[in-house]
Amino acid sequence: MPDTMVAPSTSAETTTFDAIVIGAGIGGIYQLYRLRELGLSVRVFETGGGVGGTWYWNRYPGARFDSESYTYGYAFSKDLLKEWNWSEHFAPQPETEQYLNHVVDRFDLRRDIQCHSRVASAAWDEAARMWDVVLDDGRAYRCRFLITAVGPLSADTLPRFEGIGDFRGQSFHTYRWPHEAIDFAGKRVAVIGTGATGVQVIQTIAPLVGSLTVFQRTANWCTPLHNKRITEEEQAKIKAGYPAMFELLRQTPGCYIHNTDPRGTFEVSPEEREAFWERLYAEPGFSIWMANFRDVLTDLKANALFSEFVARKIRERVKDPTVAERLIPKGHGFGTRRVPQETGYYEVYNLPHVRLVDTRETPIVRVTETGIECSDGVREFDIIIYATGFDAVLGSFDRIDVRGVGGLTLKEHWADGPKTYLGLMSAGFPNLLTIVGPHNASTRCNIPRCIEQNVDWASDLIRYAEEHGIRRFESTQEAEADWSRHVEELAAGMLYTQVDSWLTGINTNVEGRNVRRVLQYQGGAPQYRERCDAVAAAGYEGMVLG
Ligand code: NA7
Repeated sequence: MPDTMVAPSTSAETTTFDAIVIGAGIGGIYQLYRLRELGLSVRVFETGGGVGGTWYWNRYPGARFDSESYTYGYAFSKDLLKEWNWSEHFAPQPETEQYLNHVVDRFDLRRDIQCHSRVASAAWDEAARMWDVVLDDGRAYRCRFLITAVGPLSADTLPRFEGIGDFRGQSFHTYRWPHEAIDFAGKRVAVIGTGATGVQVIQTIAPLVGSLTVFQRTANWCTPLHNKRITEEEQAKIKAGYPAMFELLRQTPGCYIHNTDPRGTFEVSPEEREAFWERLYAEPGFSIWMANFRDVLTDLKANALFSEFVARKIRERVKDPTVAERLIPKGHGFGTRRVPQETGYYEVYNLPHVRLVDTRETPIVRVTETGIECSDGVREFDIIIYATGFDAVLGSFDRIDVRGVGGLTLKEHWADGPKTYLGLMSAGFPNLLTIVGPHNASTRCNIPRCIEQNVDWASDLIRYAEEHGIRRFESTQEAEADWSRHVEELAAGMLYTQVDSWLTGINTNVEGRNVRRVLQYQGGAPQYRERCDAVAAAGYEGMVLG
């Protein structure tokens, strides 16, 4: 495949396209590239003012990868891999945004991306076999193929606190962080939320602020990131090792460079176990989560023992024993929620100007004009930061009124949990492909790796349709039911399914998100890819093509 392509040109006035892609993040950018390659006319609609999706929006202080940078970039172009140098093992947000802009310009993709364009609705027209897509400003478009690349964490949610709009200081959700620099010097700052985002913000702004109050509802098991700059020597080694590394990433369950240790926790001596865990704690990135003993995420006893190891580390690092106990999760084991990767996070709580408020002990009552009122009184702030997360995976779909055959909405269809075929389609929604949709392997994955698989599969299907004169494809109800059951069964033995978090679709800030759902395919990316490939090889088994 040449790295420069000539594509059908679409002017700003064109309103009918072969394909429309929703979202210009990592998925949407690559999907546009692949559809161009097929010679299709494409328009990408993006809500934001620029490309990058997650890496456009999340510009809060400290936002960075927790996958190794070189494992995260696109793999589809050897030239791109050769020319791009990541500066750190876990690159910060500005660099990733710059990278994605570089990709868009390098492959001349920008002319088909329409920013400031939020898709409000998409309705299937059965007679025409087209999708009618309408933006929130009323502009209307049509297409044959509709591809959502809306991302699993793009529907940000604020707490439903009384008075939240009354605060007269500055306040931001981390996802909607302003483009202008924020002056923290001498400011009294509150951070609500201690997930992966909260942890990154807290450890980054703590040295900059006048005072910092962290509102924690649920403690998380955080482990060290051990980030470093990439030396010239390492850069050369990384580049020379790309083919072998990408081959390895194809084999590991989450497409990380870390692979599960085949041993069971209790199959080794206590000394060997301790030494292994010490080594993992000292290693960079997710190896502690992904390369631990094979039973740490499935066996309660193994999980409890490892959780105790991490608790010990927290006790060693936090001087005040009461604060340390608050920072140690009590209701869930290590790795059953997303593991925040930290750099000096626990030491922040040793600083004299940092306070931790446990909102289960001291609940937030309301936001006032000048601060936050808790059960024990009002705390005054200049800045409130909401690191309160997302209506994960389903929320970004719910925010678009998607109507399939007979006017059925996707929201209704998924009201009792997602129903999909391969996490890429839904019965009753022809010619709609959901990149990184629910029941897909990608939200348990080093996401660009799974995105490339999703996009390649979707593009191959569209090419097949084009080559065979197929104007309409749809999953059968039966295939959808079988896949959905299979996904539920795979998750059944996993400890994370018994814990509230975005991984199980729980969000106290959103009506109705109080029932745990299986949102991800848990069989691992290699098995997922095999299943998708087998469906394609069998002439798109489980689908009606016409
Ligand atoms: P998360 O992981 O969902 O974290 C959100 C945090 O906000 C979490 O600590 C929540 O506590 C807290 N929260 C949410 N609503 C409230 C209210 N109403 N009151 C108090 N505290 C609240 O989102 P992140 O943005 O940190 O991370 C999302 C993913 O992005 C992450 O996993 C990475 O994959 C990248 P809770 O735990 O619900 O008690």
